Amino acid sequence: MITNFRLWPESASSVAGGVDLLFLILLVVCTAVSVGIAAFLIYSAIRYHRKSPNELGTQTRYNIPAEVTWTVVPFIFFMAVFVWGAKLYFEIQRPPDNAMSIYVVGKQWMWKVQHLEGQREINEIHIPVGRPVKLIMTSEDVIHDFFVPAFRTKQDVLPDRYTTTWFEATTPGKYHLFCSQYCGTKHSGMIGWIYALTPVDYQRWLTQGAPEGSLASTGEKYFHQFGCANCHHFNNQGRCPDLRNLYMRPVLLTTGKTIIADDSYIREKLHDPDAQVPWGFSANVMPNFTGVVTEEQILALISYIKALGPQPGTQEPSSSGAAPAEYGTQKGIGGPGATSNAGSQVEKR
Ligand SMILES: [Cu+2]
Repeated sequence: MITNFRLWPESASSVAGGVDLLFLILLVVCTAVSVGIAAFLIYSAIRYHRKSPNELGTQTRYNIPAEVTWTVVPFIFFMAVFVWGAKLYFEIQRPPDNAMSIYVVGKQWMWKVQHLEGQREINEIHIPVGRPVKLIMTSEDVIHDFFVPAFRTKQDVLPDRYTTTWFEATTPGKYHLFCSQYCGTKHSGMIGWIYALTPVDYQRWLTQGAPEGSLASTGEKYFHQFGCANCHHFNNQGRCPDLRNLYMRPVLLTTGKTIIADDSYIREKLHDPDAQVPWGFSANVMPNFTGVVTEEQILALISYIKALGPQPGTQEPSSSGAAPAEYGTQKGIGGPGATSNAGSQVEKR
């Protein structure tokens, strides 16, 4: 016997209503068209069937108004659905700037969660309602997929890269989390719960504390434990770049290209240190940490580097033809457009 049967899944996020409405309209229109075609087919078969064995049919060609109608009307309808769907897709794909970040690592067969405040959870995520939450996710092994039906949120979680998703829970409650990408024997057991709490309850949950301190302070521990601090000095004097003010800043590379020092770039440095070397520094200096640091430790290290500033969205905007200060030029070692004054504007090349 089926208990708790629901015709429609519960909806508890800010985008759920929009997704449901689009789905409903598609369902209604597709059903109406299917039924209409079937009914017309049956009607025509009865109405126009041959009445005597030697009856000859007449052929009518080119009913221009009918042909234009059945071409133009569906075209307009499908373009409208496309634009609407694309708008919704971008809304679901782009986390708002004020979203709080939570890190998620998928692994056969569990979800490991790390909060910036230091809390760690397995197969559970506590979040506040009414606040956008951005998940930065990676996998330790195979492809998983983070799926919360009540939030209408679904995002693949891939090894060797970060993917993100976001949601804003609207109703306090407990919502099912699934892995929706077949990932091995116990894939069906890779499930969990999202606890959407009122802001007060969430604060209470946070104050239960994290035994190891914040994620950034855990990252600082690893920074020393793995010997990063031996070369990355905080005085621009080390053999390796000073990591202060690196996060989300443009980095000038030895190739002359510029990239943004985001989570993926920092992660890549640990696995492939000689790729994309900053201007003024040489390759073959940094050891490869593949197999040495775990994905969770990398997230803690990134969190520490992030805490060294600046915060996302605080990079100086490019204005009146001047580019934002580039990270690779702050050592003052003569890169193109180099300046010894970190954080100042440099000439655009
Ligand atoms: Cu999985």
